[in-house]
Amino acid sequence: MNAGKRGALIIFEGCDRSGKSTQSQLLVALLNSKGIPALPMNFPERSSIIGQVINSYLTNSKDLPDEVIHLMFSTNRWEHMNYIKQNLHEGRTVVVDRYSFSGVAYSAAKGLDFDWCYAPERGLIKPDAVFYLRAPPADLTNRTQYGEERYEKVEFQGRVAKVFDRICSEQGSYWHQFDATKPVEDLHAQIASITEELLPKVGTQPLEMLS
Ligand code: FDM
Ligand code: MG
Repeated sequence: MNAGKRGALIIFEGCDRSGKSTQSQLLVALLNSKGIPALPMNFPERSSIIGQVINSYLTNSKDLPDEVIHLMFSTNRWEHMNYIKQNLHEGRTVVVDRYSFSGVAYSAAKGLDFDWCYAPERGLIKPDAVFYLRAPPADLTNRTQYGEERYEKVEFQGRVAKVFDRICSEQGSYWHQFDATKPVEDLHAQIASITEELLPKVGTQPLEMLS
């Protein structure tokens, strides 16, 4: 690793069971195997006090108004910003399973206003790359564990997918869209090559904020 260079903030986004966890783990393992410091994270980060409330909500043991849970998801990102920033500045690449865009997609899919949903995300660290694993939700229902948590219903995921598509078209070139139905190894190879091109480029660039 080059001294003085920051790490990259890399995000995986997509509907439930689209392969985000698998791909983010493969990416971290690959980087580490090449001696590039990288660490995995995921949102919601369920271990903090706020994270525990979010977990109770997702596992249906607690109900909350849509606006309240939306802001808790956002707060859960804000409470980890210093941790992420510090790691990036110390040269570690942070690979995150879900971020602000899941926050907007799932809440807007319930009917909350898109701009209202995005507002609390402004000022968070802007990712250097977002890997969007896209697939028709009906193609994902037969994957393992689908159906156990609050949002894992095909009809709802269809609405989430539409919001992700909108965000992807609005956010521009740091978003990379993939066909999530492709074999795991093919996706990994494509993601790895984009990442390896990205890391040396962002190393000397200042962090930006979502605006
Ligand atoms: N989710 C996740 C949201 O609704 N808002 C958010 O800001 C985030 C980060 O939480 F259904 C939803 C998406 C998903 C659920 O996520 C749990 P995982 O990745 O399946 O654990
Ligand atoms: Mg899930």
